[in-house]
Amino acid sequence: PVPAPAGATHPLAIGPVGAPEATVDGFVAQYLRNLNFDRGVTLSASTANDRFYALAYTVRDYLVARWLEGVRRYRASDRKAVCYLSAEYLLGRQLDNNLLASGLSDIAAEALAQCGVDIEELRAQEVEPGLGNGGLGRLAACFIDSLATMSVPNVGYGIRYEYGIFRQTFEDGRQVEQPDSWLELGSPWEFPHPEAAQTISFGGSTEKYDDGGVTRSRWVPAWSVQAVPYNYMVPGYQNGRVNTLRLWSSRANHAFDLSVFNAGDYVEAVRAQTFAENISKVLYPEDSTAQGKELRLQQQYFFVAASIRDFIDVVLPEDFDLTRLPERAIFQLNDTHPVIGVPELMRILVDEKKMEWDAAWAVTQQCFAYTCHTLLPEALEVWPIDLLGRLLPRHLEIIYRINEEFLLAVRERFGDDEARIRDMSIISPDGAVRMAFLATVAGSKVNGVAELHSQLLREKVLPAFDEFFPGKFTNVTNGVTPRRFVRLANPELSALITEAIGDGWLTDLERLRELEPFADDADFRTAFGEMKAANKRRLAATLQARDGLTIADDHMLDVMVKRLHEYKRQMLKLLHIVTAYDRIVSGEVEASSVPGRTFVFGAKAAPGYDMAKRIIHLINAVGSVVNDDPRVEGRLKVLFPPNYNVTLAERIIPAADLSEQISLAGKEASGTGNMKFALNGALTVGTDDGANVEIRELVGDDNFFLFGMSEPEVEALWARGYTPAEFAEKDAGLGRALDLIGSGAFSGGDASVFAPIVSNLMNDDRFMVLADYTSYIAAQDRVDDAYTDTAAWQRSAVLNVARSGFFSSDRSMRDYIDRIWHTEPLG
Ligand code: NBG
Repeated sequence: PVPAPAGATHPLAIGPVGAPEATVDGFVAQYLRNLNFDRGVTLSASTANDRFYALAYTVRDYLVARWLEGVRRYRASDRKAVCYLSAEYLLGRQLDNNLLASGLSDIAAEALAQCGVDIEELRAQEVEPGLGNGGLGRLAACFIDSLATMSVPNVGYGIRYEYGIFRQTFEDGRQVEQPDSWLELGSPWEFPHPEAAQTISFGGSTEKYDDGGVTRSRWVPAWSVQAVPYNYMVPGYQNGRVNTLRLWSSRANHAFDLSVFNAGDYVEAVRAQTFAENISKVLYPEDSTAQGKELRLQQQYFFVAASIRDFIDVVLPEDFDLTRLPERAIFQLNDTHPVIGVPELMRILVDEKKMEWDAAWAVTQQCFAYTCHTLLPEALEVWPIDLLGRLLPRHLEIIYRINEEFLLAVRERFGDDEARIRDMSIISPDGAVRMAFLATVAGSKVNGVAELHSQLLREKVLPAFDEFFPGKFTNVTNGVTPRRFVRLANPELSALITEAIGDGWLTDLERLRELEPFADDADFRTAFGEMKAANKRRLAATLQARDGLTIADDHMLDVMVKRLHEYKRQMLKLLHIVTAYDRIVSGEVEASSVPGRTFVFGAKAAPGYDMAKRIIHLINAVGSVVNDDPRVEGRLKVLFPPNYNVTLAERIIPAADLSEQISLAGKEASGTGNMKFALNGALTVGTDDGANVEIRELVGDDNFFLFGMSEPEVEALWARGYTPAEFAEKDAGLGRALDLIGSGAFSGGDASVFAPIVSNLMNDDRFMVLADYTSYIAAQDRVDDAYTDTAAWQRSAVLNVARSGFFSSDRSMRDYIDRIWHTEPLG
């Protein structure tokens, strides 16, 4: 417990000062006070940004007392905390979430109305912190929401990137990236603590020295930067709990600048500052690919070293006995990005705290656990030893020793099986550190993110490790927070649910099961249909205002939103659209007999991923041709609003009828969008991949459109030899769709623009788009049929909602607690 400053006698000086009164009058008073005292303006002279800030500050004011009280109580307890280490948090906007969590939504709405302030305008003012690429970062944000809601002590640790995921625009249908300067107007949610900066060192060399007769190693770094913590409140849902998200920002270490970088050159010294600040400057925009760039390793070490130090030096009591660290902390490694934390903790324990190696290793092994989020080999990070040795020489030595002892143990078990040793070595034969191996050796547990993924991880990616470490591998299927993705994104559905089954489901999502009987209730289904229609109108208004796009009222909304990656197969979706178009223009079907469908895409491509960017261009190109062709009579529409992000997802998902989850089986680790759609009553057309498998098992085959090869079938086809062109020959529809694309029909007659896509599909097709085409088209024909029977479709949609309660991130957190963390809520 932190004592009050000496001489403080006032009773309020010790604990947190209470929150303002939770009434409309109390809110109005606090709001106006914040406008005056924090923004320095009167209401009449305020800008929208002033009014937004004052609102955010007011919400904050209600949460702060609980936050401080929680921190105080946690410190007084001896509970274990979950230290979630993640390079990404894709938070989305905070205002409505924090209003909901604090139970202030209605009070705030009324208070602002009384002040004559338009709350909608203020909502629009908030720029979402896009500090993540996609599923992995959004998952981290869902997890910390659930932990707070479940009163589990947690600190989320990460990086406060000055520029988050780029802002996407289209020029002539091509993606153009703009920097995401989300901090331009500041962020009202952060609490900076420059005075609590940590020094984080890099480079230099190691040396041996005599420590009273014992020879020890130590690191003599060459340069360092400051890591400044920014705290964010993570409020639980109406439970009075507020956890902390602590993001680090880099800053120059001035003392160092002047001595090392600067030989009397003031300008150079200032330049050094820019160098230091580069570390947290920008989020790497690669999703599911590892870059191997030095700055990226700097980022990783920067935030992990600051976080571990923070927990040991700041959160734990002074002089805490670190042999007992596993009783107080579990460092969860969100993918391989924070794995450098393993040698860092060893370095602290052995070099700084002078613990014996074996004792330190025992502590370290209990303190870490590793979540793998991929099956793609290109996403498994490796660091060349020369780079790692240059940046973190002591860490490299420690990794060598960990590897040596590990391989010794492997030899003891399996004899001198050199092939096995090579396969299991943390250092690869070509001289790189395999971070997933290091995490697996060090972690108390290793988990995949869906049943199928965890199984493939054990059987295909790390089989030797599974054999060597029985019981280490486990599964925790991903989940999503129902607060943001049902309650906030879909208030109409939430009201319907509460009316039907009462409240309580928002923190106990399995209770959605009680909705099942309502699937057979015609009135409920009608209300459900009205909810979807209302959400479509809301989306239509958003897209109209945002991008000038229009949605026809009577169309089925068929949605594919996720990062653009070949394995996710946006190309397969496009081939379906081109086929539907071709069927009309070739006269095979009457336009008037085609059920109306609007295809909605949302996708960013990594800026250096050429094929993905070409596919984006093709989606836009197909859209402009199909949308404007009078022969189509408006039955098919393709919409691709740029800059898909959390804010837009919250609008699109509740309006969707059909959810496209069409990755090649064995490639999508889990998916989490798939869960959000099912929970909002969209039916899935999907492969047996990732968490789709579990969704289908739960919602039932009748309420899910399955297609495509299973993972074993994919493997068998590879083994036989895959010749994609054969599939194009066998299916005339496929042949025609590819010809249309290849002929320049979507590029003003210039065949060269999309020829690389077609030739890639015909000759290589790593993700077997052509092999699954026939089955996919058949599934889409079943979708068209099913959609004509409104009652049956809505019944299925309601059953999707009722049976998807499993996919709450609260359940994921319970699984992590039971299988990996063994933590307990703080009463
Ligand atoms: C992604 C997977 C998704 C999964 C999320 C969250 C990476 C490396 N992995 O399938 O591709 O849903 O992680 O687990 O971004």
